[in-house]
Parts: sequence; structure tokens; C-alpha cells
Amino acid sequence: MLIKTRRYPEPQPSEITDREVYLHRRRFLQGLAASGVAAGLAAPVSLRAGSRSPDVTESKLSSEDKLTPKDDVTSYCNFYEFGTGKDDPARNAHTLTTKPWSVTVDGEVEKPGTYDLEDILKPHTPEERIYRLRCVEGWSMVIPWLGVPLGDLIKRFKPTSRAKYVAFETLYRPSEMPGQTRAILDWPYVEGLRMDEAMNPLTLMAVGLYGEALPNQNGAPLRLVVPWKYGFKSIKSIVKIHLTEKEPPTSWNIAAPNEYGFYANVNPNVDHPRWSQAKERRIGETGLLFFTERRKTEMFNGYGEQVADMYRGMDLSKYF
Ligand SMILES: Nc1nc2c(c(=O)[nH]1)N[C@H]1C(S)=C(S)[C@@H](COP(=O)(O)O)O[C@H]1N2
Ligand SMILES: [Mo]
Repeated sequence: MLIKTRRYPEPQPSEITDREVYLHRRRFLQGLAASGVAAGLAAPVSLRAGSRSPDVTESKLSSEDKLTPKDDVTSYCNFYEFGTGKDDPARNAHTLTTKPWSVTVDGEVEKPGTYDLEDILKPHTPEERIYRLRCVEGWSMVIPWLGVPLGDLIKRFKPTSRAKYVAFETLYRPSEMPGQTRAILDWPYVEGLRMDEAMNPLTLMAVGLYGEALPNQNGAPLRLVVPWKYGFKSIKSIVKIHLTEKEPPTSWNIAAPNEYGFYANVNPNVDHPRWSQAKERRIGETGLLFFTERRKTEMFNGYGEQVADMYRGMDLSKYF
């Protein structure tokens, strides 16, 4: 994982995504409806009637930072199933078919099963959350996600008292994910959270961004977003949610256990063995990523108030 010097075209004034402008013109529920993603979601009546934009209240959990332009969010990606270059996923991920899509929920739950994506989302109304995403490589973005709190979703399957962790799995389909024919990682990509992390109100099961269904390169049709952890925890294109008693294996920990731990909490005081984690570059701030001024990385990516309690008494340099 290296930061490449990357030339960005100068943004045209018309392309600059002003937070206020976006927040006023968003039509995210309509966007989702048009894309079909909302077909199974409990949509407000006004949306069903196809009339006007429903009033969107901004989540208290949202970041106040300036949004990263949508073009950057959808063109500068990490999704090794489609190549290891940042622009590979945007170029290659069109091969992924996301319809039909089913998700298996099993392990320590009273109601295991395999569900169509629509059925798994049906009882929920997606909300918009503006979150920072901080990649372990030293760059960050601010993205308006659409999603359902993971905890709300999990509760419906009635976790047993033995459920201590949640394991997630990405689709394994080498015919559509060319990266999976190469031994870059141990496929399929797997990730996990401790149960309290999974149930934390910040943890989102995302179905969209910028008011639209997730583009394939960002993890369509369903991905995790865990804003206080390094980006690699936010596993994409999920087909399995498995509740378990034991800490599950995670892809980057399997690949390089001394570099990537299970917890992966954003922490400016604990360096990656090969580089500092004290600062970050915000993607899209200037035309040239390499020259973008670096900002200080915040403990827990700025979400300490909501999450620090979960790690009280833990040595975060040991549980990195
Ligand atoms: N299945 C899968 N999920 C993944 C990855 C991946 O390679 N495969 N990359 C991770 C990493 S390292 C980051 S930083 C984020 C990037 O999300 P984005 O491309 O939507 O910004 O996705 C994460 N989820
Ligand atoms: Mo990342």
C-alpha cells in the first residue's frame, strides 16, 4: 500500500461539491427509488407517491467537514478484487452483477437464513450519515453515506448470548472479480467486528452514497462503514454475516499480521510499522494529492466521544 503521486485534473467550479449545495439539492430517496435499491426499503409515503423531496434531517452523528467531491469518492478506490491501483475499481468493477443479491445471516442467531437483499433491507429506512473515511495508507475522504445502522439489522436475527463477534464476507466470484484469480489476498475478503462495535450506533450498513445506490467500485450493493477504524475494516459487497463466539480472521491480518490488527482503530499515536499514522491527506482538496497539505489525524478518526468507552483499559498499541 503506497501513496502514488497522482495528477488530478483541476476541478471546474461547477464540479466543486459545496456541502450546502449538496445538502440542499439532495434527492437521495428519489435517487435510490430510481435505481431500484429502495424497492424493498420502507420509504416515506411522499416518496411512494412520487411527489416531492421528503424532508431530510441531518444525522447528529454526521461530520461537519467539507465533503469530498463525488468524482473523487467514486474514482479513487481500494477494492483489490478489481485491481490494486486506485483507479482500477472504477474502470473494472462494471463486470460485477449485483442483481439478484442474497445475504446469508448465520451462526449465533436464532433466525438464520439466506435473504434477498430487498428482504433484508425491507423493514429499514436508510438514513444519510456524513462520515470521514481514513485509509491506513494515509489519505482520507468525507462521504455522505446512505445506510442502515448495522445494529438495527442484526437485532432482527436475534443474536444468542454466545454471539461475541460478527464476521463478514465479500462475494467470491472470480469470473466477475478478476483480482480473485490472483493471489493478492486470501479470497474472499473477510472482516470482523466485536459485538459491541457492530451494535454501536455509528456502524452503518451502507447501500448508497451521494444520494444514489452504491457504485460497484464502492462496494455495491451492500458494504460496511466503520468510521472510527481504518478503511480496510469497511468490507465491500457483503454476502455473509456470521455471528460467532470467537474473534474471526480478517483479510489484512492474515496477509500481514504485524502490520494490520483486528481492531484497526484510527490512532495517530500508534504507527504502522512502515510509516507514521499521525497525519493524513484529504483526497480532492487540491489537484495534486502529493502536495495536499497534511492534516493531523484524530484519535478514533474524530469519533472518540462515541466509541472510546469500548476500549477503556485496553492497550491500544497491543490491540492495534
Ligand atoms: N472486499 C473488499 N473490501 C474492501 C477493500 C477491498 O480491497 N476488498 N478495501 C478496503 C480499503 S483498504 C478501503 S480504504 C475501503 C475503501 O473504500 P472506498 O473505495 O469506497 O473509498 O474499502 C475497504 N473494503
Ligand atoms: Mo484502506
